[in-house]
Amino acid sequence: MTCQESAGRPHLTVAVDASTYARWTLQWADADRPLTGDETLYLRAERTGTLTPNLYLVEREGRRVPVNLARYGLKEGRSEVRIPLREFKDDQGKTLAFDQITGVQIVFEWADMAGELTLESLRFDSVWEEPVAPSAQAQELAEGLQMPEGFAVAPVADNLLQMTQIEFTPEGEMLVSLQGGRVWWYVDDDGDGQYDRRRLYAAGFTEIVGLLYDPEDGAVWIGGRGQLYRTADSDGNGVADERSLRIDGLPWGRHQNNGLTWNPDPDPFSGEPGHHWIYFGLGSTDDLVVGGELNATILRFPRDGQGQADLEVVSRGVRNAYDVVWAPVPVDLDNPDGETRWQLFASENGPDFNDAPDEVNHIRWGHHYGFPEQFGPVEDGVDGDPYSGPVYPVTAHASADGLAYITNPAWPPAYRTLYVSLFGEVFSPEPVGHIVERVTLHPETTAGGTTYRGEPSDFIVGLNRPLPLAVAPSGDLIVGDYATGVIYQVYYAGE
Ligand SMILES: [Ca+2]
Ligand SMILES: [Ca+2]
Ligand SMILES: [Ca+2]
Repeated sequence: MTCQESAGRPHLTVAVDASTYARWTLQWADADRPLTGDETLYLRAERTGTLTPNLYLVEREGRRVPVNLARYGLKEGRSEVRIPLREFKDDQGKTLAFDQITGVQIVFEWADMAGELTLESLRFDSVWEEPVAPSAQAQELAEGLQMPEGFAVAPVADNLLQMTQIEFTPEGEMLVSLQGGRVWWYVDDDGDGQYDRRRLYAAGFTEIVGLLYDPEDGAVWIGGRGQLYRTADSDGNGVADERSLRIDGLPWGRHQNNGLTWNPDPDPFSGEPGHHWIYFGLGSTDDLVVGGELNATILRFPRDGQGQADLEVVSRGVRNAYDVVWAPVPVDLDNPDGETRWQLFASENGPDFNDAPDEVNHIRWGHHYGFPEQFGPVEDGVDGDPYSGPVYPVTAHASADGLAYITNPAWPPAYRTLYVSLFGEVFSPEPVGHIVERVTLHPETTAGGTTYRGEPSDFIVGLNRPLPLAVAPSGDLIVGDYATGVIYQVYYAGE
């Protein structure tokens, strides 16, 4: 390797083979302002040839952790590469002591490679922000979707592969979690309803499947892998700089703790005022094995809670509730404009290796929804003794996941109801799901009280892997496609 500098830019000419390495090092004395870990490393470089180097961050005492630059977008020609510091993790998943970082290395190692690399810019940004606009490809995907007469769809955002949850602030800003551990925050600067830029709010979580914005204090709750974090942006730059681990060590395996929602005010089960409780499902640890006392349940956790001891079990026998939603269901379902009562619904993924159905359940306090003893509908009249039946049995292996309840007065009354995303088969060879279903509810009087049964119908067809559902500030349905990374808004355009 040779390194020549021109106009302050290191220019590396490298040829190594599988038995050796070449290393470029940049080192600095203790910084006035040490790194915190919330920064994003920015590298602009120009590359020729076959160079696929690793970039290491190096602590003062020499401990270092790499990422592969190609994985972050270093390619032939000019590239801009951005790497959140919390995504530098060692084999055990441990991050660095960020305030001890005093060096960067670019290492060409243990592979045949040759070429040139010019380092044009290398810095640490406290905020990673970029302009956004849905691509032509997202528009094309939207045009391929089919919905009932009168409905239309538009792409809201894209470039969100493996998205897991979508949240909105009361001001209409949008938060999106990616399974790989990032949370993006979308902002509409000019108020025209189109997002203009997005900011990386948080990164480095091992897996995110639960996301919840707190309208009272602006905190963002992030869940997955048996953990629940409360994060906050205390210095107002739009990037999380506080993270407190509120729940740790929930038993998880095949499934984990999933989608989060606040109680309606006051809490319909226990009456506390304000948004005091966070509701979520914790799945079973295995296909047909519950796991621990807290698995295969719907749980709730107080916003000031600290640790598992503050959890309350709402209901049991739900194999894996990917999402829960509080829905203002009309007391008289034939009169959607009349009085409403809050009802809790949860999706449920059925077994992978038998053909019992997935489910959508109407969650009542203390009820048992059957898993792993009983699957699918129960005989009407004995509901709740001992098991309660689903709103409807969902096609086996379709993976009932995201939930949203639409009340938008601009939608025809029959469409102001519950919606479920069906991600589609994972272990079963037969294609099922890949749609969003509308569920028509009707009340059912049972031994366990009044509950709901429902009939599904196709609402959005043509999706790849629909997963998160949400309600837009406009009241329209939002659906995120995990496999294409596109978020769509479905609205009623009229007859
Ligand atoms: Ca805008
Ligand atoms: Ca901040
Ligand atoms: Ca059940």
